[in-house]
Amino acid sequence: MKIVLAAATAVVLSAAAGHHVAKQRPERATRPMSRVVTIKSLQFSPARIAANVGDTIVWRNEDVFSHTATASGVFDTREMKQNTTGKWVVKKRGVFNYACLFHATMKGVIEVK
Ligand SMILES: [Cu+2]
Repeated sequence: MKIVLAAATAVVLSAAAGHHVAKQRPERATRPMSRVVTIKSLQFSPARIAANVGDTIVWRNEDVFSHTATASGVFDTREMKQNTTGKWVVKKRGVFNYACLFHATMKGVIEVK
């Protein structure tokens, strides 16, 4: 006779903490991470991303021609040829609109909280 024990799934909710979840998280609570934006067919994907101070935005150009990711006065990856990357380490909060210097229709936004 086969006895199958169903594993009880213990879902531990922080009910005890109730509604006292801190609204203001310390800035350092989030570990810096890399966020990849793929460039393909003349588009940044995702075109809009959220990030935190300390994160690194990495653009990877998968097109056969060159692009940049440029927010004047904030960051500029300079020319990224095919299969190369560009980076920006986020240093401040804000909403940063950027574009490709070679293709004016290519636009993206980084929202830093
Ligand atoms: Cu471009």
